[in-house]
Amino acid sequence: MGLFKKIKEALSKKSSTKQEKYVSGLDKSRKNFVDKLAQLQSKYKNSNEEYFDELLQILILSDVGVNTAMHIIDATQAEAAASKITDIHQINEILVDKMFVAYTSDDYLTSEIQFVHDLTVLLIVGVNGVGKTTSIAKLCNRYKKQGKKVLLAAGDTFRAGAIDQLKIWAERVKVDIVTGKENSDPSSVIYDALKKAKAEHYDLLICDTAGRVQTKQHLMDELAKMNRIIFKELQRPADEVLLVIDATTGQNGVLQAKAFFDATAVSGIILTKMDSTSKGGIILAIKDELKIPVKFICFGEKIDDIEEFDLEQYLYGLTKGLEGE
Ligand SMILES: Nc1nc2c(ncn2[C@@H]2O[C@H](COP(=O)(O)OP(=O)(O)O)[C@@H](O)[C@H]2O)c(=O)[nH]1
Ligand SMILES: [Mg+2]
Repeated sequence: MGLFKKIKEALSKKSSTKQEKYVSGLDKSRKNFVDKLAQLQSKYKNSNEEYFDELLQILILSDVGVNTAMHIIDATQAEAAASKITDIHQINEILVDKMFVAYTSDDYLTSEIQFVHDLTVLLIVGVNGVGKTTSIAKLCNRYKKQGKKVLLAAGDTFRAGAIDQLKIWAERVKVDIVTGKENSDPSSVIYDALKKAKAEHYDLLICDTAGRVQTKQHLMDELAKMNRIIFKELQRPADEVLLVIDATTGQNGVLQAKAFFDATAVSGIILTKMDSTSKGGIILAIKDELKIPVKFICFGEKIDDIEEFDLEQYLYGLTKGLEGE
């Protein structure tokens, strides 16, 4: 039995809030993807070259990314040929298997933050408006619920209102926050927060940053300074540098990410606004083009709308109902 069948069988039997979130959060993407596959199914009885070309287009239009899409289609076509399969339903299954393999090929699957030190430090980066501050609030809430002592650093000192926005979240979630004055040096806020976190034995420090990218040099300088301060205080780099990408920006988001990679060592992606896009394939493009795992996925603006990335739930949410079930 293929992976896809196994996933479907395992997941369709049990339901959980996590699964419900994936299924409803991927509504738009699924409708787009499954509808297009269904159209293709009614157009072709058996597979042929043209069919695979159209299948490739569907993946590309779902933001899977051209290279990844070609890779997945080649693998699907090769397996179908080797097993002498031309039935479209069966090919759909092979396709989802290959999507799974494309993501898992050279990486580990765990997304959860590891708490191996007394204090774990997360640096959250990304351009303006992608959802950094909202994601930070969601993470705070998540780890506070798990019993962690959480501190926030309001490192976005540039955008008017950014500090207040984080303060409001901190009050709502009931976590402590270190702020500086507007336009003060973000690194000094991070420094104060590190001192406090160490002295008062916090488990987790989450640092917000500004999303200014007027010049790449500026971004690099600012992140380098923060990294230096963190290194000096912890004797190691930040435990995670999480880059926030807005799923609705598609391939642009992938390009933006590359600018950040030149500036700092990014360890994972938080993919936001999955609920607002119909192109859910972006996850596969990120993995393939950026070689960095998606650690968290956000399905809305509310505090609970975050889940650790789970490939099986994602593919299930994206393809549920395929084959008219
Ligand atoms: N639909 C949706 N909106 C989101 C999500 N995450 C953030 N937003 C919205 O995106 C906007 C920008 O978010 P913000 O956290 O301020 O972005 P920042 O500039 O990167 O800090 C806000 O209106 C958020 O409510 C999400 O997962 N889904
Ligand atoms: Mg912000």
